[in-house]
Amino acid sequence: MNDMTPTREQREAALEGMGCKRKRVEDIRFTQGKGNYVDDVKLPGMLFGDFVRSPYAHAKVTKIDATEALKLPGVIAVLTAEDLKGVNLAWMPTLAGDVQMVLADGKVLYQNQEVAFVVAEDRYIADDAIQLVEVEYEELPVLVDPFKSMDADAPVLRPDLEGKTEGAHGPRKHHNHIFTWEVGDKDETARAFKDADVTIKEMISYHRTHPSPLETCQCIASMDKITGELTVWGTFQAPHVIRTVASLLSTIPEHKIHVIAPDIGGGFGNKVGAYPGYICAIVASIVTGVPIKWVEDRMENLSTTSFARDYHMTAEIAAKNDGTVTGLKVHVLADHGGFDACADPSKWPAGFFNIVTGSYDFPTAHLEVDGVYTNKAPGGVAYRCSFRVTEAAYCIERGMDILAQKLGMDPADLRIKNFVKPEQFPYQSALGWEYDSGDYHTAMHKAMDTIGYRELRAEQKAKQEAFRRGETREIMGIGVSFFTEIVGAGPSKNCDILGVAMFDSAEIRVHPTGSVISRMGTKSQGQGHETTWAQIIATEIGIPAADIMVEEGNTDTAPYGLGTYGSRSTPVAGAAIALASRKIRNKAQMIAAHMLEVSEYDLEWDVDGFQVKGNPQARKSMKEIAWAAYHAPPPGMEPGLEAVSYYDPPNMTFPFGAYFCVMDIDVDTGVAKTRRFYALDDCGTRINPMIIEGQVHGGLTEAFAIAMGQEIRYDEIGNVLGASFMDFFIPTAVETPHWETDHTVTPSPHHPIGAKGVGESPNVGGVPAFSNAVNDAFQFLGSTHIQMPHDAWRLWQAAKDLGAHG
Ligand code: MCN
Ligand code: CUM
Repeated sequence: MNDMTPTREQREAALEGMGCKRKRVEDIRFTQGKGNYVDDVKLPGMLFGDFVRSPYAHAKVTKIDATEALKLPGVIAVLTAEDLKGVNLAWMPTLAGDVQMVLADGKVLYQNQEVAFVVAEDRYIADDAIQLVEVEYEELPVLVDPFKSMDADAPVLRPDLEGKTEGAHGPRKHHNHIFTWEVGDKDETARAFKDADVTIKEMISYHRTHPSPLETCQCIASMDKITGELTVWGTFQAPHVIRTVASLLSTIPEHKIHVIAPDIGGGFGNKVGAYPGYICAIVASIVTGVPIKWVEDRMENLSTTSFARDYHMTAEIAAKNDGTVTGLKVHVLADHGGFDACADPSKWPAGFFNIVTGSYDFPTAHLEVDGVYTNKAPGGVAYRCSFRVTEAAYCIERGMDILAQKLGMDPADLRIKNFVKPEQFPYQSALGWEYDSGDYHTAMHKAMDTIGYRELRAEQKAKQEAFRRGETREIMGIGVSFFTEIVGAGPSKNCDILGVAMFDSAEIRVHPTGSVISRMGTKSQGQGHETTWAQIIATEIGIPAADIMVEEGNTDTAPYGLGTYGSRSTPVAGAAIALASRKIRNKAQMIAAHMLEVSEYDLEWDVDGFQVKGNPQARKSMKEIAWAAYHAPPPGMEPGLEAVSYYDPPNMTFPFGAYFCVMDIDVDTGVAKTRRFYALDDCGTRINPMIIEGQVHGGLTEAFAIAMGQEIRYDEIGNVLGASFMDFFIPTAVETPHWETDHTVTPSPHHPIGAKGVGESPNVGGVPAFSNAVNDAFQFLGSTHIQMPHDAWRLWQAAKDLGAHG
């Protein structure tokens, strides 16, 4: 070796593979305003569509008259449900097995529901024309409170379902009832409660909120009447699924539909579902023969496309006097709005809420979820939710704190006492999951030591005494949250969307010069896939990440995949990427053996090529092998170097984490200050530590927003309050606390590279940490549970109610 030969370490560093804090390659264009978003796509002759929306939450639509609107110069067409009936699209199926109006068909079910679609030469004309469409409404009684949904005299929201006693998920008990989902052992759980030393019961609400991504939902549909081909550009988290649904609904063959999701400015689950805007743009393009663009504004986004949460969870825990938990009972009232448009895997009407036993070894549990209709916007599965895991984690983490309070135990100690132990993995949970791996004790102790938990408790005690003596008006809370996530939907044995199994895919092509193009069935909305997917490939096949291009979102070129949500990309597509890479490496090994004139079994892999065992000087780099694959492949071998993998995961992955929040609250103003927030995440093997940190920072900021103020509220007649950033809390750098991040690494035993998802963990664990901090602060004044969101007004009110204002 001469001095110029790079060392093994240098060759490894040159790859920027797994574990490297590689800078995000996509940010070069994002930070310069050079991204290519839907609204950047401008096609010749393109028209613009916009909606006439209902001012009422519940009303009959007795008349729609577009005469005046059509007189406005530049207005091309006004579509109503009657027009859509001609193409059988006045209603569309939802992913949850319900049907949803595309445009108001005789009535409206929530404020701002789509009533008519105006097509005009530009957006401003379309907007003006909306004011000219005359719609007559006859108001109906409004149902806002989900707890009143199933009252005998509750208004009938869905006359279209009249007489329908069976829904998509079993029998319906009432005209506003959607489904009951039951899991676990009811009798055994009842027995545990009968035998318990201590029990707690609390109704824990997780309020309605909204992900509000920077870029709203939008699309362009372009029908070419000559070729019969439809191209749709859109903000789609799952472009392939959108193509399949578009084909099934329009009867245009799937190969003649081209779905392109260009750069996306944040999705957070808001961009999984199919919305009336997409259908109307497609129909309008078919009708007019020119491209139609539809772009939501902020108010439309906040008030109509996929909300999040609205789960009202009554949790009961049974325990022994020493704190050992013996049973868990949860009932959920799930407010789905006017249509059940939850984007869950088909067999899971409440997502993976049955992870609600959390990180604790409950011998038995029983869960029942009732979904109901109300006069609110549909949606429900969005906002870093992991399919309702965030609701489940909030429920159990509040529950454990309430139990600790009743037992007079420290909430961290109570958790540790009940953790699933390392030797219990793979762990079978009482509600049906097999947790793949975990080491909760190590994570918890590391977290407690790092923040100095016992010292903080001592400080809190001193402050409480000082408060009682009247020396301070500040109270201190320590929020403990230990969550178990479940991500990676999913195994075809239990996960599908409209019958399509939830696998994912990767296609990797190595060019003669050793550069690579790779495509996946996933679609980044800001998660950095272009950076991280290349890192997996780099490590697996020894080609620098800088020489690997990652492309997603074009259904013509990318292999079929189910898309990006539920933090599934790493667990599912990440595995496909590793396996496709390994196919390439296997072929490369045969080529190298031929080149070096040895048996392939005499070769070993070393960073970026194959070397002869015991003779590392005899080696071929991947770059040399790539050239040979096209130039002189071994006799009988196909030339070329590429591979495809479709991966059906054997199980979900179960990331976990220990989060701590230290908060000081001024009881006279209700202002809460987060003094410290520490988040330890374990997502198994870490592909890019810097991207993980970014994901955690973003998710924690959203968790902070949700717990401390964000809410989509409705008044008693169904007016949506919080449909603009005047009323809907979006934290800026000013309000956002400083985040401390940490990690442990417990690889997934069934994932090819041991990686688990992380994108939603910070929201799953963050919200309970904030809410537990607030509740922990008020506990010594006699409170058990204060509902979210914990904005200053409500905290002031809580302090007042607890007598803290003297
Ligand atoms: N990663 C890693 N090592 C791991 C796990 C993940 O380096 N062990 C990296 C991945 O390579 C990827 C990122 O972290 O670049 C997120 O990966 P993963 O956890 O698999 O999640 P997904 O890519 O499937 O992203 C979905 C998830 C969801 S469901 C929501 S909601 C959310 C989130 O990601 N929406 C986001 N994070 C978001 N971040 C941004 N910027 N924008 C959104 O819309
Ligand atoms: Cu539930 S929000 Mo993400 O799964 O896109």
